Amino acid sequence: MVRIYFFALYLLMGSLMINAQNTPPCSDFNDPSNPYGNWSPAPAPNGNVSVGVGSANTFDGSQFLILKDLSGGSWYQNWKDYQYLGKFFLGQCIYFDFYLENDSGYGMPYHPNITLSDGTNSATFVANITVTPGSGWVRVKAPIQLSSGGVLPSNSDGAWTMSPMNAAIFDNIIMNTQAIGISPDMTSTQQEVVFFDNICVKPCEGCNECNSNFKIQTTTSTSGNFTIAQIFLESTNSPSLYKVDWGDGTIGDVMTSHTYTNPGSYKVCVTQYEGDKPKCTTCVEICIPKPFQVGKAVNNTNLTSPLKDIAAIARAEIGVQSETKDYTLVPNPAKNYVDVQMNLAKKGNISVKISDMSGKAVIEKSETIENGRQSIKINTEKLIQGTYIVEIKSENKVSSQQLLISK
Ligand SMILES: [Ca+2]
Repeated sequence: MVRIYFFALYLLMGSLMINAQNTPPCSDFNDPSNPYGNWSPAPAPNGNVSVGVGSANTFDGSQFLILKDLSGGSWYQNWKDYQYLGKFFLGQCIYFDFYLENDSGYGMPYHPNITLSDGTNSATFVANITVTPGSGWVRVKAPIQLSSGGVLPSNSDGAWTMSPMNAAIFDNIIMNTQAIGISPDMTSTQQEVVFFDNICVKPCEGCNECNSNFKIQTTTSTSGNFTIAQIFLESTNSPSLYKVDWGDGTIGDVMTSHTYTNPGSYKVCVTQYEGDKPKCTTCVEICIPKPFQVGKAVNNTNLTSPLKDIAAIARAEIGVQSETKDYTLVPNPAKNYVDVQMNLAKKGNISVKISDMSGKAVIEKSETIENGRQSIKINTEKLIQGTYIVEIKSENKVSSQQLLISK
């Protein structure tokens, strides 16, 4: 192991070639004859890795890079494709897919990371998300940004780090990037195996996407005299960008619940705004039930109301049917992890979102899943004890289930 000053050694090699950089660099390791492209082990003594390819990355079903640790510094690098990232791609992101196969007894959740160098110094982007052996592929995006006010850039996926911290040197690494490095090193033993794929510069998706998809939960009072509706946004954009039209003449913000006192059918629309201008709108029709009429039951057998002790919950989903039988959460209650088990008729992309009871998304994960019996393992060790809503979205279906976290 030992992640030491391998980049400094490379300074002597003097890599001054500037690539044309007409297209953003992207290493997908798919080429059948030369999957490694311009990647190679670092010079001795820091290039002690063995490499191979495997398949398939569950994000895109493609071939990926396998990195295995050997004794000594274990870096795999590319000194050609990722030069001068800040000069050409400032404001974009560098993405990578990561999978932990063997942690060589590391025994702790591991933060995937990727390192850039200006030939002398290096900075490492450390993902917030953690993986454990076999826990699945994760996709991470690191911002290609300069430091600001002496603080290194970060985003929702993680943060840039360096030691010692020096904002000016960091900015030089971004502007005058010479190399990118990845490593399987975690422990002083040599059993680590990691997979990398799709190390690509692309626009940072997220904030500018318009997404007005939502779910609405309606809770009818025990008496049936009123129904409270609450919006759960699908997007992680700020709720302040949205307004909801409740379909009864009321327009409000999406964080405030709404009370219906009259039964009937209402068209509820959520709109995302940019300033004063609406950008996108999603609507759903909901049905507010008639009040339970006390004492008007025709016979004794009807005296038991479905709306008894606890308020009944009616759910309307956005243009799709809930298919709760398609997915099982195991275990539930869960502690440190939950497996979303499914049996898919065909391969497809599955997104899982776990939200707390305020509707705030606390975990989101997306994977391309093969058909048949499959599962997505989700690390829940950061969740506090309580009740959560797990929303599982496939190509054209949305399903929600309640998850209890018990610590
Ligand atoms: Ca690939």
